[in-house]
Amino acid sequence: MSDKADRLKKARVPQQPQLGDELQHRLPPGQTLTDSFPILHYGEVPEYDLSTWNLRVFGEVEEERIFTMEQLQALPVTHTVSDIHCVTRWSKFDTAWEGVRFADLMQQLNVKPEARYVMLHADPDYETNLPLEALLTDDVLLAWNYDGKPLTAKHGWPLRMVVPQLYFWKSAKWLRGIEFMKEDRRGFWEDHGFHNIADPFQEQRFSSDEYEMPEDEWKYCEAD
Ligand SMILES: Nc1nc2c(c(=O)[nH]1)N[C@H]1C(S)=C(S)[C@@H](COP(=O)(O)O)O[C@H]1N2
Ligand SMILES: [Mo]
Repeated sequence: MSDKADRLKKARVPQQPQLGDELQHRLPPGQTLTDSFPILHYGEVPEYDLSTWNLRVFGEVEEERIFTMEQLQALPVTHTVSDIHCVTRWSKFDTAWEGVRFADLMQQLNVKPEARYVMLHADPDYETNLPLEALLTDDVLLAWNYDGKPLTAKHGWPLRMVVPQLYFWKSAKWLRGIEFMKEDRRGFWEDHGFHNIADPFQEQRFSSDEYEMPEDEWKYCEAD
């Protein structure tokens, strides 16, 4: 268990003022809405020269591929508006992104049928894992713009993932590699006390939540 997971577990759950019904049902349990855009990562903000930057696709693919930013931006461009949710309990609604859908990038690749999981590799030394299926929805982007402008360095310039339906640590900033895998393998936070799947509406925050206690557990214990 990491210090971060440990601290978060002990943190008091904030009292969120009641929102209108429509907004309330968009807010996952235990989250607080913010208008700001918190910056969270570990390590130093990397610096790049776009002329040498690239994205490497490897693992369970027929051939490895290297994409430049120019090549990525020549793929079909998608605009999305999504709600995002961080495990540290902030949520932000209606974030606007521009990029290429992961599903559209996949059209360019020869991914082997055995590939069922993906590891996203990012700077500096960051990894996060997802089931391939979770990356195929229409709102999952490799994004280069936020709110109509290029990503700022702190939010992941030049390229980040946006996987809005999972806690935001799955949305790797400074994305550099996509590894297709047969078997699942845990990424950085998944290996430091955080949940492997990370669905905010199911409050899948911590790895200890992966082992659910059956509702009728108490019926099987000794009683008198
Ligand atoms: N490369 C990299 N990406 C990362 C992280 C990181 O430490 N390194 N942190 C993750 C976490 S924990 C969160 S909450 C989001 C925060 O993104 P933001 O700073 O744009 O809000 O980035 C995710 N992506
Ligand atoms: Mo986070």
